[in-house]
Amino acid sequence: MLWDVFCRVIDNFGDIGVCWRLSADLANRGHSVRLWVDDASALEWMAPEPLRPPGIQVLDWDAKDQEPGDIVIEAFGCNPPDAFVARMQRPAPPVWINLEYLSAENWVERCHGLRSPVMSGPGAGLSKWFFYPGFTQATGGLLRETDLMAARQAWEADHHRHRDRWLSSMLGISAPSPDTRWLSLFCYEPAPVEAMLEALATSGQPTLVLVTPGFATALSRQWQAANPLASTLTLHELPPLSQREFDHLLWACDLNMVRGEDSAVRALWAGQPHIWHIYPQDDGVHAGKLEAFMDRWMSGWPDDLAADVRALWLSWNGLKPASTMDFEPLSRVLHDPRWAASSRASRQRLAEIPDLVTQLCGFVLNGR
Ligand code: TRH
Repeated sequence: MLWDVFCRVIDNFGDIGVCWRLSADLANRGHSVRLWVDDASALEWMAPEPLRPPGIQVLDWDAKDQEPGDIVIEAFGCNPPDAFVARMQRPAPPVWINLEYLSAENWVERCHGLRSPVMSGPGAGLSKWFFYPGFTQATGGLLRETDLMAARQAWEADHHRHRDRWLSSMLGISAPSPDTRWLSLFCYEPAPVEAMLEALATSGQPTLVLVTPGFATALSRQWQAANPLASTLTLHELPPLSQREFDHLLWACDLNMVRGEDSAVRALWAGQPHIWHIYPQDDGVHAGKLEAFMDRWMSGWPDDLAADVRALWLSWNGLKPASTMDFEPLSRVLHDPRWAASSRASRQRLAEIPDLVTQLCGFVLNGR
């Protein structure tokens, strides 16, 4: 089948990140994909040519004279170009899917799979179908490539050897002492990075922090400039990694700080302890989304562990009444093996839900 995936890059890397993973997953399952995007620049590092599966064509948003394929995916309500939509008017129009943002809130189950007739414009008379990713059986599930969990398990079976090798081959640095804890840092600007680094530095345990480009690098540089002699904390600035190597980063680290949508999902599949910086929205609705996700992810965890991890997540997101980051819970849970064990248990629950591409194909072929 031929899929047309439309992506507008609003800000950051999440829109293109999700659309690329979706396109690559479809292509790896034998589909042909045209990815229409208004700014493909991030793909140069996120999905460099040698890592691109055959079967995906990246097209400029305004590319002309292309007949629509069998399925049109409009990511995040991005409104495909009028001329393209007009061409969808044919006796057997393509299936038109609006792929929505990810949320753990209950209403997602009610809206997933709904049809919306298009009343005006070049698509008048056609219908769009709302497809919601999610965390329950009654949603569209999460992107999870067919070989992902097996690859992750192979890494986990020999974790230390894999991560040491990854560090030297990818970043050209040798493995730190075995008692070193590894952290990855990917966040938005308001994250209390300096307070966090301060707490890690004073904990006494050697710590390697792998810092992604952008806000995380800027914030950690500020801290380092003010603390040039902090000896137990090593900050290593990363180049932009391909999505595949970004996954490996999350597999390698004992604690992952992730953000937005796609990296947050990849942290779930990594199954290591993580803290999520949710995309902050002006109207504050992200607070409810964060609560909904914490409820699902930490369901079944020991009460004391869940309370500590929740407190950390709220602090990291600036959603605790106290404005400063409270690191007391961090010092407790960092050494608590139940955090990793509980994360794995939650991951297992999610892995039992059919993945998004499997569900999408089922929906398009026979599920509507
Ligand atoms: O970049 P983000 O903050 O994207 C956000 C969110 O998706 C948000 O919900 C959306 O509204 C907004 O964009 C427009 O975070 P996210 O979703 O994790 O996307 C980052 C992508 O970048 C993800 O696919 C992983 C990838 N990435 C790499 O491949 N290599 C890297 O080195 C890094 C740091 C990220």
